[in-house]
Amino acid sequence: MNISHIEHLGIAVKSLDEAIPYYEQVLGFKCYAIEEVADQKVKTAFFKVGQTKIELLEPTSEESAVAKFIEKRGEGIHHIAFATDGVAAALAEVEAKGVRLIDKAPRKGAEGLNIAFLHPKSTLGVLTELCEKPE
Ligand code: CMX
Repeated sequence: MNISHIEHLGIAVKSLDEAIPYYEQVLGFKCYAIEEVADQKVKTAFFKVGQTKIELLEPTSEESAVAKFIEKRGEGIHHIAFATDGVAAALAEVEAKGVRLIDKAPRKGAEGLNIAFLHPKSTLGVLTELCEKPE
């Protein structure tokens, strides 16, 4: 598998309206996109930090994975996303190495990327996302 860089860090927040001013006014980043990902039940806000992005995640429903995360662990770093040159091949490779997959096949995520998650119970406690730009 060829991972080129950290595509983004996902950070769970209760409220984008409350979190965005910290990133803009304290850290000096600019929010360049807000997007709802309906099937994941989250609203996202994106900032660029060099080649990497920060993705804030606000749950839009109590059933959202992010709502469960905040309830159990509080706000904070939720996942790390690595850019690869082929998510489907990367999934097959890590599964063959014994990693438990959350997504058996790539699906569409925020910003139109093809994405898939690996289960944190088999990645040393770090929810891990693999992603690629669609062709
Ligand atoms: N990072 C690390 N560990 C996590 C975690 C996270 N983000 N979320 C849950 N866990 C842990 C739980 O604490 C729990 O551990 P313990 O059993 O030791 O307490 C374990 O994983 C299982 O958790 P659970 O509560 O039983 O299961 P959930 O129903 O909460 O599901 C997970 C957990 C990771 C499978 C689910 O959140 C998931 O499928 N995530 C992938 C999709 C996603 O996160 N979407 C939101 C972002 C979308 C986007 O970026 O656009």
